Amino acid sequence: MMESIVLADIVSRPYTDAGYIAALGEQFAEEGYVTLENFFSPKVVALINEETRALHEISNKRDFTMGGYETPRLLSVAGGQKILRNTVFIPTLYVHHQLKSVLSAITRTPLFTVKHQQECIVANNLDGQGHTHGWHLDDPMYALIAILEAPQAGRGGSVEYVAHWRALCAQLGLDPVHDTKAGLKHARLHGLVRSASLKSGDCYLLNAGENLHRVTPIADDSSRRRVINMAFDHRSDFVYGDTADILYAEEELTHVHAL
Ligand SMILES: O=C(O)CCC(=O)C(=O)O
Ligand SMILES: [Fe+2]
Repeated sequence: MMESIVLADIVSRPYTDAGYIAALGEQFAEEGYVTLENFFSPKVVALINEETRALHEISNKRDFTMGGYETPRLLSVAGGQKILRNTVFIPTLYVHHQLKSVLSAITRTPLFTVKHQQECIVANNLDGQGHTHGWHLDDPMYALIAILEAPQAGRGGSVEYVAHWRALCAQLGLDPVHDTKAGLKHARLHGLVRSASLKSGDCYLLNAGENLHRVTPIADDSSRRRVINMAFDHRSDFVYGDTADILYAEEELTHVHAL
């Protein structure tokens, strides 16, 4: 039987150090992004690995253009509903007291888990050449992404983001969803597109409601990327858009929305 993690530490050593967390908080406040190397303890990583491998087997392929952003989704997904029905460890981790307290300390705001059946936790797989999760914002404000498998550096699958995207769009008179192309052109021109190469075992925390972000296309068929994304918010309750339902709902719905 699986040993309970309810009373155990789930993060590795440096993440229980107040000084270390304060420095990460500094960086997060500036960038809306921070890499968390070796964030979870090795035992936790092993258990997430096991469950995300099983989720991969039952995930759904997606190949469409997300309306509004008009950016590609070519990946294989399991949404919150599927994860809650088919896994035990990941949902326990999601509601663990230490996860919430460490992330709240970095974001400097009390956080809630997200009460949306698809968007609370999602698992995304990029399974070969051209697979990508195109530019978008998330509805929940904060995303903790754990990388379980990643291509070697230079083989695609890196994270790109534009910090303070909504503020930038407001300044330029652009709509943050519908004017993605024009906003990105400006961002590239001014060196505002940042890139992060992450390796398996790393996590990153993103202000996903404010920073436009994407995962770049995988370069070849022998490279893969497997992640889970756990969503948090400083609002206990809010109204969601429909992009998560479009991407993560089971087959019947996607046919309606796929372009
Ligand atoms: O795979 C990633 O690193 C990002 C995932 C993401 O943006 C999302 O699930 O909304
Ligand atoms: Fe996202």
